Amino acid sequence: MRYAAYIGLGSNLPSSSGDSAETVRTAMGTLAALGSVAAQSSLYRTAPVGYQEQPDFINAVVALETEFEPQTLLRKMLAVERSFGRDRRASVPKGPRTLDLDMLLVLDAGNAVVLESDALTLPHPEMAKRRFVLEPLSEIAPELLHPVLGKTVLELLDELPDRDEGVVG
Ligand code: PH2
Ligand code: MG
Ligand code: MG
Repeated sequence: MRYAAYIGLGSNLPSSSGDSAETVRTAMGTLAALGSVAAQSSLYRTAPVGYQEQPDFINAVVALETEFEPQTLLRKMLAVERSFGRDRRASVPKGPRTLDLDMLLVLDAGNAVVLESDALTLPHPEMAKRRFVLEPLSEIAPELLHPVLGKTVLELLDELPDRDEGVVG
């Protein structure tokens, strides 16, 4: 397949699939229908970053091999979010959500895509600052190179301050 898309998953509200961990596990299966899942991280329980007055998150990352170009994949990811009960109009920005799917980084035939449009920026502009992204990503792609920062996922993770996080499965 032409593309390899690294996708971050996050949940801190239950959905029709169950609690946040079950929601993330089920969502990984739903993403598999958009291509083929080449790797998936463990699930991590993480303290909320940004807006603090909300439940802990379950975070994970998958590597999806797909023929869909990034803009098309994004539309399909938003549809998956909605199918898990996500309602963007009703929710606080950066607040609690049943399912958040973020496109982190995409390889096109092995080369990292760099783009900035209204709908999509690649790599994800905040991925390098977020332990809840880099930790699961480092589990499946430690040597993946950030094309703008010129550092690997492991190097970016090493530069972050420590924060509490535990593997839950
Ligand atoms: N997502 C946010 C805001 N804060 N904190 C954690 N721990 N995990 C997330 O996925 C997360 C967050 C907005 O997308
Ligand atoms: Mg997010
Ligand atoms: Mg998002």
